[in-house]
Amino acid sequence: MDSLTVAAIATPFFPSGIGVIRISGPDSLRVLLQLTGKGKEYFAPRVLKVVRVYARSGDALEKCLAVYMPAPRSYTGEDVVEIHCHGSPPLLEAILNEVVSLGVSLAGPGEFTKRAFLNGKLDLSQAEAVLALVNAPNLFLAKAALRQLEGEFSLELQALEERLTSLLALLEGALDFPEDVDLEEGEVEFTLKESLQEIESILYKAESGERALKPLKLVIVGKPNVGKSSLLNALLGEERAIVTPIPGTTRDSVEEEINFQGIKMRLVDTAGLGKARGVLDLAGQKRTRELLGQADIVVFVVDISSPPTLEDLEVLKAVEGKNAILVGNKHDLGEHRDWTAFPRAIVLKISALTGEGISELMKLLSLEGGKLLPSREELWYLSLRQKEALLVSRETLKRVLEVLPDQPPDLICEEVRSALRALAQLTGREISPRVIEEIFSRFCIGK
Ligand SMILES: Nc1nc2c(ncn2[C@@H]2O[C@H](COP(=O)(O)OP(=O)(O)OP(=O)(O)O)[C@@H](O)[C@H]2O)c(=O)[nH]1
Ligand SMILES: [Mg+2]
Repeated sequence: MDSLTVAAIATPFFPSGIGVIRISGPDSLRVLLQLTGKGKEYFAPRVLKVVRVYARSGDALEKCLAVYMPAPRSYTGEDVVEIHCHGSPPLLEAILNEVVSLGVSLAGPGEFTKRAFLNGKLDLSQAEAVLALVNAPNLFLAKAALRQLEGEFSLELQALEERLTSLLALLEGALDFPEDVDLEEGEVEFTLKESLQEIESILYKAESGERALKPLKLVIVGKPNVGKSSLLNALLGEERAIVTPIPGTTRDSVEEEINFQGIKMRLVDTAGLGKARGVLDLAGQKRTRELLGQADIVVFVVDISSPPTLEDLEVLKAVEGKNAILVGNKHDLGEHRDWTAFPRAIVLKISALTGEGISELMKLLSLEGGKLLPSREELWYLSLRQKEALLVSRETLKRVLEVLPDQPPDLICEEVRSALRALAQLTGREISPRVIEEIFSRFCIGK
């Protein structure tokens, strides 16, 4: 345990509802008593109490709430005090100055979480989950980070480590006492393969987490002049793309990001597909086909007020095998009966001009988008460092599996040991102080 007592403002430093000052270390209670003029018995552990905070001059600074959490049942595992004040930056600063004048040091970035790690309250993967949770850009990843913080990811790692550790013990035993320990045929290979699968599964979940960071790509296609650019503008609620009655207006793709009910999407308006009217058209259409290849969702737009044409059939062919929604635009101009015979059914009738059906389309798109995001159970939100450690252990196991039959046991032992060392980087059981400093320096002060 660190003998130094540290303090920091744990909340953002601007006018807000409340502001919290956190103090951790052996002097926490003494400082709280000196600040409030109360006796020890006033602060029952982990009970929020009303207090007045006094400057050393005797001036009352604040009437607020304070809580004392004695070691080891606190976030850091040390004696912790939290003072919940009004969220006034000058006031918070004045109280922090008082705390410092009572012999407390200022906490560095992530110092509270670092102490929690050093005191064994969290392993390193949990400590990093704190940072991931605070920085999570959406609810999907925040929930993943919370499950990591609660130790679900650590459990997966532990199972993996235990499997490899017993394999190592077995191999070492066979090395030391070849006549006593019988290595069963295929047992080593089986365990190595199983471990490799587990690592692959963790990496797959980490990649799902990365996918959840990226917006889904939603590509709007159709023959020229059906109203693709008008639809993009209607979905964005702004005049982003140029709209004219001239077919072939959009030559290059136009992209914009939007949030559909919590799901980030990148909307892409494209050049119309169909009869090319020159080199520019050709180039535009080539680009559209490329974009179709990257699409997560396709919105296939037709002009429902006039009959289907060969060009519409050509677009249909281009979106084959894609997750495409067929929408009939220009419904304000009527509905041509031939669309009932089109090989694909129109899902929604809309008008980019009047706004008819646009909110229904948005609902449908967020529903489709939701289906594409990985489910809660299939997601980890890992840092680059964590992923790299997993990749190192994967490569090590792959390497040893490739050459297994003709490998002397002592070499296999060495490889399994290095796979375990890579895994220990994740839990922090084997990690250099420099790496620890580097990890916590990415935290904010007060965390
Ligand atoms: N009446 C009516 N006109 C529309 C509607 N949507 C678009 N238009 C008109 O149709 C014409 C073409 O619209 P755009 O949005 O430029 O069509 P586009 O599909 O992007 O066309 P290209 O970029 O040339 O492929 C413009 O004159 C629009 O005002 C609609 O829902 N109803
Ligand atoms: Mg256009």
